Amino acid sequence: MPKFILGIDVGTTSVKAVLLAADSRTVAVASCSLFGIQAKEQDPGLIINALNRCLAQLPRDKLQHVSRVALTGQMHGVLFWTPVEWLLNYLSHSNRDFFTPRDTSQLVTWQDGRCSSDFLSSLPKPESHLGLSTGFGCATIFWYMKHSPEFLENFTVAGTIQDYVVSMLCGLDTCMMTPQNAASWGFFNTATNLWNENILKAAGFPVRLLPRCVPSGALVGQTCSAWHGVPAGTPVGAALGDFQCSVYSCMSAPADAVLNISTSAQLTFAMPADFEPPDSPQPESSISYFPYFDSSYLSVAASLNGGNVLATFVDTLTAWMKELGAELSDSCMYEKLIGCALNQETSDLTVSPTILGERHNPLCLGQVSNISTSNLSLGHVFRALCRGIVSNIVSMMPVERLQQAGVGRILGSGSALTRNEVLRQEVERAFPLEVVYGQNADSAVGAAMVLSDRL
Ligand SMILES: *[C@@H]1O[C@H](CO)[C@@H](O)[C@H](O)[C@H]1NC(C)=O
Ligand SMILES: *[C@@H]1O[C@H](CO)[C@@H](O)[C@H](O)[C@H]1NC(C)=O
Ligand SMILES: *[C@@H]1O[C@H](CO)[C@@H](O)[C@H](O)[C@H]1NC(C)=O
Ligand SMILES: CC(=O)N[C@H]1CO[C@H](CO)[C@@H](O)[C@@H]1O
Repeated sequence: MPKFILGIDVGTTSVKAVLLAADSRTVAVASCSLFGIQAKEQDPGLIINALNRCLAQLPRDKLQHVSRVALTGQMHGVLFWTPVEWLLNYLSHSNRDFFTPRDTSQLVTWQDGRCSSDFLSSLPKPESHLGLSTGFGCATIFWYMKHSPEFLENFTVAGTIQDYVVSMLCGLDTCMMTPQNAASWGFFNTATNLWNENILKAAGFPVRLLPRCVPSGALVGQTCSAWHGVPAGTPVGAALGDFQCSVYSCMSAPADAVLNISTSAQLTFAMPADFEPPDSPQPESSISYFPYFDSSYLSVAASLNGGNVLATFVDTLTAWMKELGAELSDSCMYEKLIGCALNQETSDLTVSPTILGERHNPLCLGQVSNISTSNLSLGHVFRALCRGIVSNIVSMMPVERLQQAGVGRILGSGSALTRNEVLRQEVERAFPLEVVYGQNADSAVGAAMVLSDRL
């Protein structure tokens, strides 16, 4: 019987598990929605329950031949727990396939909005190239420290939800965190792979809660008992960041860039091995550098405006039509808009689609310009909107930057892109590079591939 790698992605809206064969083929996939779960604070019990339901859907005969378990998940968030009580509870549980965590806090996710910009600017300056936002683990811990210090006293360990799953599977009494997740918490220096412990200590931060750092791609333990058929003693990798795993799943050559357009849009490529990021945060830059593997970095332009802009356009048209007494379903509307815009090959109408602003420039909102009497058809408007989405991401990551870094190919991914031929045409026009589609980015697959490549 061949061996498999189990890849698990603990996402914000769903949990996904895949079984990857030795030749990197995905042989089984299961996904469980976290429907209805609140976005800002999530109950880890519901997440672990979804994880267990997901594993129960995978073929048990294949799970019995799993040789490695790889975890990834939503970055930035923080969960607190107390290993002693929790471990006793877990280890004494009669059927760990259906274990439900107690003695943990809620998971405060990346979408949590408790830290105002005033609060964030009252915190010390991190010694890192990455800044701090609300929803980042260290910002949330600072918030508890100021608003509810007795809450923190109840816990001795903190980590992301995917780190918690690793501790649970391996029965660890600490949290082991990779630089990928640590960087997403803030106050972590990726050049030294150390927390800004002195800065944090001086500000009264409970540094005892900081996880121990281990390299991305490392194994940190072994399953402490059989779990849904996965044998006891199976090595488990330290949890990785979902963004890095998503990139890893489709970037097959160092000269590839990944353009992912789903709800939002990202353009990413790997920097040359000798690249070092700046020493301080650059809030006005449209490009961020995320730690990847073996001290390399990803260069990322992350736009808030992607498929959600097209969805807003469709919703607006639907609302207008309703006011006018007509109705059309969303899918029918998309199909017709794409049809109109395919017949309108170019347009001199200009749409700047940043209706949500951008992180580096939050107040620069959308605009429509160069309107004339003859370029107002739906075909013109939809064509111009699609071109605007692509131009915006290109303005954040200019083509010359890709070329300087030796990027030779763009891998197109994401549902908004693969389902919309007009958007694909605009991507192919905007980049003087080969554009290929097919390998869709998938974090659970990426996590499994990381461990498979290190066997
Ligand atoms: C801390 O734990 C105790 C005992 O479990 C509990 O009664 C109390 O409410 C907790 N405090 C906070 C602030 O969560
Ligand atoms: C693609 O977009 C999805 C959804 O926004 C995100 O989870 C994933 O990390 C992105 N992947 C890449 C490679 O940009
Ligand atoms: C505006 O439209 C005119 C007429 O079609 C065209 O010549 C011009 O290049 C357009 N300007 C911009 C900024 O797109
Ligand atoms: C592409 C296209 O049809 N552009 C038209 C937009 O409007 C101007 C001004 O009326 C026309 O000259 C263009 O032909």
